[in-house]
Amino acid sequence: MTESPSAGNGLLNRRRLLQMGSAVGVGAILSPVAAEEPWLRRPGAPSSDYGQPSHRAHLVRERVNAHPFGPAAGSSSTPLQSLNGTITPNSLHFERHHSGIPDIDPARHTLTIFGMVDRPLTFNYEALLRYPMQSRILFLECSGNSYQNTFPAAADMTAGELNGLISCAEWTGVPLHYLLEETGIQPASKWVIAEGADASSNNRSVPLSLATEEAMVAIYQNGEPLRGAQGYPMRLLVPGCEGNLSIKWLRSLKLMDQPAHTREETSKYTDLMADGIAQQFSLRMEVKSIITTPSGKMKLQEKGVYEISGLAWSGNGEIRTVEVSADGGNSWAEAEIQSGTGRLQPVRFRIPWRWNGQPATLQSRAIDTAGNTQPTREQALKGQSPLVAYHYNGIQSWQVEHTGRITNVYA
Ligand SMILES: Nc1nc2c(c(=O)[nH]1)N[C@H]1C(S)=C(S)[C@@H](COP(=O)(O)O)O[C@H]1N2
Ligand SMILES: [Mo]
Repeated sequence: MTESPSAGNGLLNRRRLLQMGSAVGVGAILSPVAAEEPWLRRPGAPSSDYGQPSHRAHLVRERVNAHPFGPAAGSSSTPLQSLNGTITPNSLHFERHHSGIPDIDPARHTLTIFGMVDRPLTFNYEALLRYPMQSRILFLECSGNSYQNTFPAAADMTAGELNGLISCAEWTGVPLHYLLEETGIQPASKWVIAEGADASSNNRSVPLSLATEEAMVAIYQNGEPLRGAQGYPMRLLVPGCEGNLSIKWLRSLKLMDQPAHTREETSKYTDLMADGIAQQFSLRMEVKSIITTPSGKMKLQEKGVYEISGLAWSGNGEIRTVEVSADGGNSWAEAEIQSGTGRLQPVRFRIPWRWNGQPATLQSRAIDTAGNTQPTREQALKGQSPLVAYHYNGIQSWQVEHTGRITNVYA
């Protein structure tokens, strides 16, 4: 049986490849593991209170950036190229703090809902734990993710360094509408101003519709209490929207008839257009995908079959299709979506590819259930000020050189 191509420059048909069994030909190891390996001869380490990743797996956050204003204001990225599946381990969830990670005692922390409500209420941690909860697998993406790809020259970086201000967790918490219904929402209120208990009192105005439809006060992250970096003991989570809305260390929600026009929605997190006008409150994250392997700074060791795999997500619903190109966008093949799907849940896509040792440009393009197609870089930047660095969702191109080295390029 011969391999069945699905698009140009080596993209293959997954089903045909599986029927061919060992056709991948990566090579089974014929010699058994040497008997003198120490782990075959001596008992290993004891069990532990809290597990750690294998010290042999190199797992570190990328771009652990200290901000020029001080080490507490900065970010770190998820090393997308080191992970697989869709869930980000809590230790590798990306971080973005404006004034560091506060060390909050949950016994001394409260959440107050006030403003245009019938009954202002204050909830403590214990009280919130008694409410009915909800668990959802959701992506969280900083609107500044992939901003280097808006720069004039393509930066030689890994998938995580470039695009790792996105992570995914199973978040568990109290649907916000339960709490808002208890306080009573006055008819004139249209916005909820959320504020954190960190030193910067990070705050954002959330449209009431978003706050009542899908937002939650998240308390657990992948089954365990939130990590300090993610907002322990509680954070707001506004699914599908720019990460900045999901206020960590949440301490108050004020209902108002208008937005508060905070720093984070005026001088920051607005989209400056080429005509000099800035768009405000563009909150939904648009359809996007990233090939995580093979990807930037990796090196293919030899010709042969590789699995191209990556992540796709959209703030406008579900991912419907992901297409992959190995010839810089001349031809496309549909990848297999090989993970659970759901509203605002990222998917893992996969497609086999035979590298023939020649240069190749690998790209992925996602389409969501709202009918949006991920734009090219050129389309994504059209009409935007060159100074703009938020909400970039253009197609990521990885150039495979004949040496096997992979770099970020603008195709
Ligand atoms: N209180 C508070 N909430 C915050 C921030 C912050 O600095 N302080 N950063 C925001 C930004 S810009 C983003 S992208 C997300 C990052 O969430 P994470 O650090 O859990 O990944 O939190 C948002 N919520
Ligand atoms: Mo952000």
